[in-house]
Amino acid sequence: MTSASTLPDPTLMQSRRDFYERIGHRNLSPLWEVLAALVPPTPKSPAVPACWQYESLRSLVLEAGRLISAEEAERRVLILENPAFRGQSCITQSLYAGLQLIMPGEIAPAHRHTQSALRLVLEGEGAYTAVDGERTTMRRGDFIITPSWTWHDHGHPGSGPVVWLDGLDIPLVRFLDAGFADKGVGRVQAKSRPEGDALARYGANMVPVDYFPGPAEPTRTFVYPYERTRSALVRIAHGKPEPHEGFKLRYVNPATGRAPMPTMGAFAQWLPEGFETRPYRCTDGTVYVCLEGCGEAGVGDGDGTWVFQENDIFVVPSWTPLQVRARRDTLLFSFSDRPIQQALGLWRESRL
Ligand code: 1HN
Repeated sequence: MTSASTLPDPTLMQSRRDFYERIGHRNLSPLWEVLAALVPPTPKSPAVPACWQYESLRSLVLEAGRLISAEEAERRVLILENPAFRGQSCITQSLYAGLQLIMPGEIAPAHRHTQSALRLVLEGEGAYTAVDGERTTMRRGDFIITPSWTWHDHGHPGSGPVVWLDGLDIPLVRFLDAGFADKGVGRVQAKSRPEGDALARYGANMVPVDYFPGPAEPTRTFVYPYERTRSALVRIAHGKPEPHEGFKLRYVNPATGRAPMPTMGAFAQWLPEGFETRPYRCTDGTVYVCLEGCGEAGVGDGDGTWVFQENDIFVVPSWTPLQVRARRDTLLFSFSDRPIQQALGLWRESRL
């Protein structure tokens, strides 16, 4: 007795190929040829791990500053593309990242879009981002958000270049075909509130008495000053660090305890000098930035190790083990699509 599954029968194989060819003309295809790839037993991200050293990026970003103005570019950004997704403007399947430069006297005009954005200030001081009528002066390490459909523009009345990392959910919104954008009537938004208003109103462990945000509402505290983040981490960094992540906190909407925006989560962690994390993996492909210190990051199953220092950026794809060793006291910022995965019940982690 022969069985098609054990002995390939050349006639049957040819009949199948003919069949696939015929049904192909009707835009049909057989599931059984692709089933295993469609539902893999564990995630197999097509993204690859990658690391960008700030030292080498910096001169290129400044060179872009001599080639095009912020206003002509609208946003003068060098996109960090995952090497596996060249030409697609993504750093992971769901996230975009780029380095943005603004020079003294420049403005990046007001616009809004359904894509949510986050920023992490890497260098310089004195530029501002305005979100829905309120400005915030950028300082290194500040984490600033522009939730979906909020008006935003940037300007720089100070001196010296200012560079920050942008993270957006562009690939996700593109996947969902839910992108809208709008240009402001003026290049710069009118100031409707003094600087610091939102942080005082929504971010001082209090909120306005009649404010009851819905579960998916982004936070109105659109800036998380570095000084606060750093001092919180330093204060909790006593005793034994958690073996897989050291001392790690997530940024929240203080009014709900949820992520600052529904599509992107952000984190900050402190790794004491000499500490080495145990290998850890999770389903959210994550972008890391070293804000302080230096160390080594081992990714994959011995696929490679990067030495990182201040402002270096690296991406760890979904379900890829990461192990970090801190050569000095080290502060890592990171962001990912974790809130979406958690809202959909998809998120998983494994502590190895
Ligand atoms: C955007 O609005 C900014 O506002 C930065 O700074 C990068 C990339 C694509 C689409 C919109 C910004 C962006 C962006």
